[in-house]
Amino acid sequence: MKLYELGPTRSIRARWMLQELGIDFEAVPVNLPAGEHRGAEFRAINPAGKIPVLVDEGWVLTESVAIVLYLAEKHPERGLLPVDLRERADAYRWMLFAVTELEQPLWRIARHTNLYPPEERLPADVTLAQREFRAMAAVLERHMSGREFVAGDAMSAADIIVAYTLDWGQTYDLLEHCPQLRVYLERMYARPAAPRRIGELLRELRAAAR
Ligand SMILES: N[C@@H](CCC(=O)N[C@@H](CS)C(=O)NCC(=O)O)C(=O)O
Repeated sequence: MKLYELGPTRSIRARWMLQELGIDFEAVPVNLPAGEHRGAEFRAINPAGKIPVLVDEGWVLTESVAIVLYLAEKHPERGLLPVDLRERADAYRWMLFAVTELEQPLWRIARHTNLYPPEERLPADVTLAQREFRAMAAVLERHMSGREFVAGDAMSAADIIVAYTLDWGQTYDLLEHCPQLRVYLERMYARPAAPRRIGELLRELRAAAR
C-alpha cells in the first residue's frame, strides 16, 4: 500500500489506522507548500488535489474518513469498528460529528489565519469559528464523561478521527474548557501505534520552509 501524505495534515488519520493495524506501507510525501498537489501528476491520482490518498494494489481511495473505514473493514478481525449495529452507528455518528461540527470551524480558522492570501482573510470568521468549535467540543466533553472511547467500550476508527481532530483544536488552544477531552487526547496519543502530534509536525514543516 502507498499513502500520499504530509506531516501535520489529515493524512495523519490514515497513517494512524495503518499503524494500529501494523500494515507496512510506502509513505509518499506530497510537498503542499511547494504546490506539488496542484501538478498534473498528482491531480491524475486525486483530481481534488488533496491528501491523503491511499493506493492499494493500484486502486485509489481518497478522503481520510473513507480510508480509515476501508482499512478497518478490510481487517474485521482487528475489531476497529464495532460489530453491534447501534455501537457502529454511534461510531459513525461521532466520526461525522468530528468532520462536520469540529473540523469545519478548524478548517475556517486555518484558512483565515494562514492559508488564504492575507488580503482574502476574514478575521471575524476566525472569532465565529472559534466560538462554534468550543460549543461543539463541549457537547463531546459531556459525552465522554465516564467513557474511555468515543463509541462502545473499545478503541475504534471513530477514536482515530476524533482524537486527530481534537489535537488540531488543541493547536489553537481551543480545549481549555474540556478537561475530559484533554485527558482522552493524551491517552489516545500515548498508544504505541499513535502518530506524532500535529503541533510538533507543524513546527518541523515551518522550520523546513524557512
Ligand atoms: N475531506 C478531505 C480533506 C483533505 C484536505 O483538505 N487535505 C488538505 C491537507 S489537510 C489538502 O490536501 N489541502 C490542499 C489544498 O486544499 O490545496 C479529507 O478528509 O481527506
